[in-house]
Amino acid sequence: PQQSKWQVWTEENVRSTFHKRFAGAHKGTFGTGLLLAGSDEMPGSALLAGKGALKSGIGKLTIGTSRFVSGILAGQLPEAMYKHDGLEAVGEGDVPKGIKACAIGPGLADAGKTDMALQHLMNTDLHLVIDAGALKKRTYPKRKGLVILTPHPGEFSRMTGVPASDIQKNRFQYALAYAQEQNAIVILKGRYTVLAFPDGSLIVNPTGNAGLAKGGTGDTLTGMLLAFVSSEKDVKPAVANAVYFHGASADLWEQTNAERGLLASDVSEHLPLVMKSFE
Ligand code: B4P
Ligand code: MG
Repeated sequence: PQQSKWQVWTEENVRSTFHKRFAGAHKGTFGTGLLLAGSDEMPGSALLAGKGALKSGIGKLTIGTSRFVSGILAGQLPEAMYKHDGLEAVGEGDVPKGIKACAIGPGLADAGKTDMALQHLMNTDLHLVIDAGALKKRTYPKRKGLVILTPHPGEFSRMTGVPASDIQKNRFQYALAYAQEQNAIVILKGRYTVLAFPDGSLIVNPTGNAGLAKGGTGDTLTGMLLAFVSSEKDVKPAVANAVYFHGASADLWEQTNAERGLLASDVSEHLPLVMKSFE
């Protein structure tokens, strides 16, 4: 990409774009999000993403998952609402009303049902965060709502057919080309996560550490992105700040703990303290 078009997202960028809630706010101010995540063998992904969303300030959260998973989650995440068999319901065209954004993918194992749900979601104006089990080779139609794709290099390889090792050598170029081709925001994860936008701009995130190299941390980020796009108006800083805070939370943990001991749920637990230093 052209030199002038990429930037590192700095502490200063966060400070100038992230604001304290205004005193007269109510939950409707911060949007309702739908999270389609979790399956019987991966229930935790829905919990981690849900926690990431709630700790990031989403107004209301509905988690669409299996009855088995909602039974596990309800006691641990009582702040959320639950839509039983939510993936199937959306796949039949039953998209809940009054929501602003939907995140789909963490812990989803059924590719057919996931595709059906995505087809219906594409026909709405909702902002979509597409991750994990919902990422594959496909084309995205031009639509009003945002399409935000959050692959790690393995998933990006599955989406593009390019070997992960080649992607890692040219992260900027591959992310940007895909973002422009598909009119989507591509968040290519890893050390120095790259955010590529359809307008040709690129942001590089400086935060995070190898403590994040553990199952579940990506699910937390998906929930955080759902919250930030549901509650913020300005898209670019919303997604950049979500990625920044995700890494900054791991960095805060690392000041007093060994990286290897970091859990994805610790990332969410530390978020309020990290965000406090930017208010
Ligand atoms: P999956 O088994 O699909 O992993 P997952 O369920 O998606 O895990 P999770 O959701 O927790 O983490 P994610 O990566 O989404 O795939 C794992 C396989 O994919 C690996 O076995 C590998 O083969 C391949 N793969 C994954 N990452 C790769 C990479 N960087 N290079 C080559 N192959 C890779 O999200 C993790 C989060 O932690 C992201 O936000 C990421 O930016 C952050 N993170 C991870 N390591 C970091 C580091 N060293 N520094 C800063 N941030 C880091
Ligand atoms: Mg993941």
